Amino acid sequence: AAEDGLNGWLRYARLPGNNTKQAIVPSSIVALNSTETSPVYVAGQELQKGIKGILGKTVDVTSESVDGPSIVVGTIDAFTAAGGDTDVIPELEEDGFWLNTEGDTIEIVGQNECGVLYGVFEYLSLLGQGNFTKVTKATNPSASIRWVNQWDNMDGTIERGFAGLSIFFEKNVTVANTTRVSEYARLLASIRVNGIIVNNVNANPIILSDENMAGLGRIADAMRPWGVRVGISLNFASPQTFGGLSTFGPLDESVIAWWGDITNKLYEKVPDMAGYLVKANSEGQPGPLTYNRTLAEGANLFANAVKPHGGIVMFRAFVYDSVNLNESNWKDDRANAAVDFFRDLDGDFDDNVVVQVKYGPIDFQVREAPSPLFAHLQQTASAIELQVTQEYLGQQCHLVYLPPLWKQILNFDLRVDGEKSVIGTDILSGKRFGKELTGYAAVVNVGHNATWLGSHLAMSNLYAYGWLAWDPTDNEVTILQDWTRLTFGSDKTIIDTITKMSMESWPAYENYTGNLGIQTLTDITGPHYGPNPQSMDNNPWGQWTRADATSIGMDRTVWNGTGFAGQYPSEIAAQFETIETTPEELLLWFHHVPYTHVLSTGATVIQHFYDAHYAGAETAASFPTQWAKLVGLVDPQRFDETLFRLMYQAGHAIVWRDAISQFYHNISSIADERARVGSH
Ligand code: GCW
Repeated sequence: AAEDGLNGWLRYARLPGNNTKQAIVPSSIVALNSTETSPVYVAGQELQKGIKGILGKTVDVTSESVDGPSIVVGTIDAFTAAGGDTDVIPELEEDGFWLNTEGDTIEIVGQNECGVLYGVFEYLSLLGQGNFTKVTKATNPSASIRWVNQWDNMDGTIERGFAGLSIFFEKNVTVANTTRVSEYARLLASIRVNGIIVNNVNANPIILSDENMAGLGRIADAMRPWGVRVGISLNFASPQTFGGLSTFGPLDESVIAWWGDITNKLYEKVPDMAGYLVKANSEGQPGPLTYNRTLAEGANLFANAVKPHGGIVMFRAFVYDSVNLNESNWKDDRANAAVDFFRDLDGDFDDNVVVQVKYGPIDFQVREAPSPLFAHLQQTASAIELQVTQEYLGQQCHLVYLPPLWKQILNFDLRVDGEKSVIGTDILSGKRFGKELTGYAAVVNVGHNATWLGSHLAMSNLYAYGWLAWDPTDNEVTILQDWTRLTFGSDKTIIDTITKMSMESWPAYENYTGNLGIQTLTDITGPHYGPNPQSMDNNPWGQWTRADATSIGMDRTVWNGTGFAGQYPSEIAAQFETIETTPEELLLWFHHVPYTHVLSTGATVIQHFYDAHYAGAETAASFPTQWAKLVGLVDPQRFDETLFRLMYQAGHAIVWRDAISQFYHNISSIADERARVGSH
């Protein structure tokens, strides 16, 4: 069962039913033009392994065509050269693939080698789910950047990692044994992720030592066969703190030369390095503003260095002042920071810079309005930053299936210049502003834990991330059910139970942690875990609620508040400007109202707080009972480990419920109509 954890959804568990389906699959795999360590070679091996596991059938892998039916896997060029019929194949874009199971010979044809691998994983996913329907399909990615970020520190700890120590680093050096690194790459390839940043954005310059550069070469070698390109986070001050220069000013000739030299050395070790990720002038990190240079000048410094090598720079928009924000100023607002910093820089970034924007203007909260920065980056490439690691969202001790949260951002239409501008399909696809280089990054933070994320059920979030980055219109329930079949089997009780629990989980978590857009009321100065509503205010972090004895919420209107609503294109700005047209789930994100303000349900804000917290805790309390239906259907180890987590969640949801309800009861002195709160 430990194996089951490590393989995640790639278990290739034997289908029930006496191998009757073996005949459906040809007995040979022809892997065209595959050299060992190439993705096509790996694809052939994976196919062989999967068919053996799923159907108990042994198939050969060759590189020559065979007599009789086979599974042909190869790039479109190799397929054409081998005399394959390409007339029927629709146009494939980079990383796209064609899968045809209609005939006796099964065709898996990729636009490139990654595409081949993705096609093989798709075919295995169908077999693994016992789905033998004939398919003929071509599919292409919605965006070219489908990356994950790891916040791994060089000492082996992981910032906001909840699943053990780093698989990449220990004691300030890269690990010698890259077994888990390639296993991780395999999982990533199966969800079509094509890049990874391996070290924390709060970057330690020691990543640039000769020893670590050599180690990055080994990491890249381990991931390359799976089509996953490696990149690193940089510390802006490295030329000074690590290189011994007197400055790290981005326009200084010696600094430019230093980065050029470092970059060339890195590309010697990692010839296909994906690029750099940079967090600058944020939360104490150094950056160009120190030298009165713009963020664009800072980003372009690295863009110039990687450009000759074909690399890109992901430059984070998470820039804000965490020292001087002052809550006594009604107009101060951290949410304004990203647009304030980046708006006037549109057009100043080199074309291989991608601005990486967190989904909301604050910080991975349970509910946020979408970042308005996406509307302002019209000449600049952009990518969205999501979190699979559940920093504010229960840290994998709580089941929270995140795609419904992500989709509510991805599906949002920003109406730029009055035209359809849906974040996923129009903006991140590059279509709306004519961009080639756009996409997705998710902070994942897997660790040495045998389940990768510390919890079996949390893996559905990683799985779904890959699918949504490929196609943001994919249905979150379909994705979840595919994942469930592959991970736990196709029994109807399993599917129904995990679907119900997962789809209830984000609403429940929002109910017991922070309602109506007030954010996750957690301990924001510390671990971001557990309830601590009083920690939100009276500090410069800017995750304020402005709760007092009579009223609550951030007034972000233009007419009377921080003006944040005005950062959206006019149609959306107008919607958020008034209470009447603001969606209720974002009421307190945009408006400051009395606790007695009446919602559409007829309940007051305060009564809604009480009711929602009780409802959320009640849903969480039902999870262990729901899961218990799977006894005997899921192997004992995964059954028990999951039950343990869900029982813990049920208890912790009560802690949340009581802490939050009691806190607002105390400061508002308003009784709970149902007499549950404050009665002890
Ligand atoms: O909210 C903060 C997290 C930090 C993180 C930062 C960021 C890596 O608490 O741990 O630093 O966001 O995204 O840069």
